[in-house]
Amino acid sequence: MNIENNLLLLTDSYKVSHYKQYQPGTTRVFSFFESRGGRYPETLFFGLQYYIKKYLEGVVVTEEKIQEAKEILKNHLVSEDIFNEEGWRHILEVHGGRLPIEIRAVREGSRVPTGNVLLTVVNTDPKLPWLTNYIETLLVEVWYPMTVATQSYFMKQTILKYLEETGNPELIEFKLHDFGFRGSTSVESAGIGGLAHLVNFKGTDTIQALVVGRNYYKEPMAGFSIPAAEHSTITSWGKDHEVDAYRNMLNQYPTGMVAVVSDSYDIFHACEEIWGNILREEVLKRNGTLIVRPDSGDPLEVLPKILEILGSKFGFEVNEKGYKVLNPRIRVIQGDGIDYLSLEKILEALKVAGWSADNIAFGSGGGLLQKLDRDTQKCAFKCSATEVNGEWVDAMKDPITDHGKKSKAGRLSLIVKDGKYKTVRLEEAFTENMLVTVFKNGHLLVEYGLSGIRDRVLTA
Ligand code: 20M
Repeated sequence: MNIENNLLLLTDSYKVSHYKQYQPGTTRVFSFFESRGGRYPETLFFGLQYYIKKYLEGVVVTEEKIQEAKEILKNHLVSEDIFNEEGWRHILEVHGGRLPIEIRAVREGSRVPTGNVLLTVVNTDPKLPWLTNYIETLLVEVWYPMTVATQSYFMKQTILKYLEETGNPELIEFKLHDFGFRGSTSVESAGIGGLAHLVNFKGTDTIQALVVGRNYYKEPMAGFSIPAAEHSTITSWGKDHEVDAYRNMLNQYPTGMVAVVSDSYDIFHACEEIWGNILREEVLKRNGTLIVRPDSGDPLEVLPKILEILGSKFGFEVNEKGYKVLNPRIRVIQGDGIDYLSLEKILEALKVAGWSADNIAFGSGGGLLQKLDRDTQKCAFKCSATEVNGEWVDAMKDPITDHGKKSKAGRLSLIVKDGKYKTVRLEEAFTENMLVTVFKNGHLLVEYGLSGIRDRVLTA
């Protein structure tokens, strides 16, 4: 039978060889994870609990896993005697297969300026100093949910700015919908990335994110969606029956919100003639909102144009901020080409044309879950101290070829000083350490729920 999630193999090959490389007398390795800067000035920490619960909690070392790792690594690492069988067997026999590791981390949902420690790791058994950095590879994967949450947070701030200037900021929760499932690199990425977006918003089509929310963040229902057409359900009626395809949408979903992609042939004709004339009465008498979706062309040109058409056909009001808001029976969604840069350009173009941000929602796929990497927030994990012969000594790198890569030294903690986060040495931390022990010796010590994380993002 295949073994699932063999922790011994969830690492880079070279790390398998590292246990022989620390200075003799080394009993502890203390390492930390930080975001060293990047696209956004602060980082929204999210996702660690998923990795702990899925890969680190409980008994993670078994005889079968040792045997599997031995078999794979003996042929993979092309030198004799590389695999640390004795070390892993020690974890199995002395610790019952639970990891003698302590992980401290900033609370999930905290927003921390870049350049600060977010997470620290140290081994709790002096016989196993190599274990700390063995799990680096796995732990650093937290860069992904953390960066998605951060980017989605800053996209939210952009939308909020325009809602405040031109409309109703209370609409924010559903203004950026996750369309990213199909563009994700895996179901696992879609689940954790999708849930990271839902830290900031409530709209998603990535159902896997709901599964991750239920299984790892105590959230029964993390996000919501509505019925909508895709091109196949419209074009299957044939070009001459576009109007029948649209009418069918109104009939099949007689109340509530329904979205209809309307660019299969001619988006302007669809808005003017089909929605605006032929089906106008049916749209107006429907108890709900029709959401028209363009899906091609330059949104900076298409959106103002279709808003003008829909405004002239269905009417609009001018709100107290002086911006036009369409008849509530009709709205627009833009789900093509949305990322953190285009979002602002589109909202600005609509504002310039006199349209409130209330009229529009955005869908984003690749721009939300894929157009980012570990360098977006410059995520790194480094050793900053080791205990050698009973004494803690600093460990840090400071390459002459790039002093920007100089790392922090000592056992680090995160404090709040004058209302700001600050990374200091443990010896200098006279106020509360904001890094909470979340994992120790195989046990998850604190369990966060999505609703508490959402609250923290809004307050902290
Ligand atoms: C339609 C419209 C919005 C969100 C979601 C849908 C339906 N799902 C879709 N999924 C897709 C996936 C991939 N590509 C395209 C699509 S789609 O565009 O065809 N639709 S929305 O963001 O416009 N919005 C409508 C209003 C709604 C929230 C979601 N309300 C909730 C309370 C108040 C507004």
